[in-house]
Amino acid sequence: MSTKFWKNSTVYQIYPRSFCDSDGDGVGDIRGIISKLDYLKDLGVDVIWLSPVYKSPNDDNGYDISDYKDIQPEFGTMADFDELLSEAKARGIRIIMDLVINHTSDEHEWFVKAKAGDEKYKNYYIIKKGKDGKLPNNWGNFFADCPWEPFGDPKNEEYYLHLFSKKQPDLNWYNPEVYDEIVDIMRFWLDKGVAGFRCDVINIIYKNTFADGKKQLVLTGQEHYLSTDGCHKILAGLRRDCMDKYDAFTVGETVFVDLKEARDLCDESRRELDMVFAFEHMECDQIGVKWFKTKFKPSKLMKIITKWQNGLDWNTCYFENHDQPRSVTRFVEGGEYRAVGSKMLIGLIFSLRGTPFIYQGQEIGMTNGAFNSLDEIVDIESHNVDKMAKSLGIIQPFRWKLINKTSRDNARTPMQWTSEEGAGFTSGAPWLKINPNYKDINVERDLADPDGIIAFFKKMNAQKKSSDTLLYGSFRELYQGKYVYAFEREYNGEKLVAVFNFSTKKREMPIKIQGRALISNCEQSTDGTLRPYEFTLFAKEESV
Ligand code: TEU
Repeated sequence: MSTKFWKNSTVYQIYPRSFCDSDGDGVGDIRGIISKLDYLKDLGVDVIWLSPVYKSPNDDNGYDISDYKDIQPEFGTMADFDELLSEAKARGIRIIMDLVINHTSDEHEWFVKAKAGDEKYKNYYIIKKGKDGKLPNNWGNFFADCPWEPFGDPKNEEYYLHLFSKKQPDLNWYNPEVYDEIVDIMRFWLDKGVAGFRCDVINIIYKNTFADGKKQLVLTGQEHYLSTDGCHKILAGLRRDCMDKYDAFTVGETVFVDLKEARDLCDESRRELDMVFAFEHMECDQIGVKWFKTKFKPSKLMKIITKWQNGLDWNTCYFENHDQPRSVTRFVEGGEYRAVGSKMLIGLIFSLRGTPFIYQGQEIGMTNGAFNSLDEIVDIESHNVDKMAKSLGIIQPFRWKLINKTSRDNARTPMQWTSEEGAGFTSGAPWLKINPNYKDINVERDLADPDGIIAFFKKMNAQKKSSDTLLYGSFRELYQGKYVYAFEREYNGEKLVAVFNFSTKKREMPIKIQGRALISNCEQSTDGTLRPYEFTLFAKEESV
């Protein structure tokens, strides 16, 4: 059995801006989080992943950091943070931080000094000469923008690279001083007692070359920076020089990662990362790029899940984060199935082999935001996509249709705590529109319901924690149909079978299981069928 604490931990992601506002300014804050620690303890959360709380001009909601060792004033102070850490610890909850080291904010003092002409700091960033009046290369940008921005005096024809917003200049990982600075920052937080890091876009930090890339629909140039040897070397270094000295873990956000790269990145003998977030399953309902969604086909999702369960020894099991539309809106049809469908998705996350990551609000089945127009959207990515689509001649109603479905703000609407005005999130004007369905969908109401999503979440979480088979057992797919999915987990001869119906109709039970139902999101039918969105976990005695 594993002794690594992160293998039997349930991780809960907090997006601080939208979690709980203690002072009425419409923005969530650290004291708000402290006030909800008992709630998280009661859910059975072991680790909180805190999205960035560092000082930031907020061009990308904190993923543009201007001081890695200070707290964003609208979130509170370092004293508040220290209190959060100790209050969490008192409840047996660890905290991991978001480590954003592909880029800083352009308001970080390093970049400010670089712009003022300081050569030392110029070498912290990727600054290249244009070629014959043209940009340094043909690369694309993650936020549908141009990745090169003029740097300094225009007559020098210099540009800096920013794979995200122009207020997020990429760091130059060729420079060992950058490495030392980052180690210093990591130690600062680890010495305070944080339990590790979620490493933002970590597989793109080291660019092999700045040559032109092969033309692609988006992100031309990616072959030059995805999981490069240089990146592997840096990660092994950070592990050796820093992480290994602490009881802490890393989970890498690894964009476009495939199985082979994921295996390498978290291969125990290579000692780089502990886990990665892969995205293939999050792309199951898109065509080419994430902004074009197609109808969700459950079988596609199942196929990808099976592939990753079989192919990678230890997965992160998640359906949501602050960049993805809400899972119940994506994967469950029809409002009347929201609760049962949310429970099924939670059942799936906890039945798989790997560490479960739950995003705030998922435990009450929060849905996509209810935005009426782009004016109500804050996310920089959505605004850039609109500009790009406009320049391609795509008409406004169509642009809005795409953005409304895919915007990251769908996941960022304020947490719905109560049915009071402000949803118990704020007493002021919220920074982003609260979904009006808060009157029905909120923590207070769900908690009061013995059959609520939270009650199911807690049961399922406890089931996982108490079962070595669910925690550490092997995975074997038993059935994969158009709508029905079944797999087995086995450990020391104990077998558990999880069955799922991803549809609004009754479906035939695909396999005969002799055994008893340990947990389910509904009452089993007696006619050998699965109910709509049923999830049942059986303890198997014998199967035919
Ligand atoms: O995300 C990286 C990233 O590539 C996503 O924005 C991406 O477009 C999407 O999730 C893939 O479908 C990370 C952070 O999670 C995100 O919030 C930041 O905006 C970004 O890095 C830059 O730091």
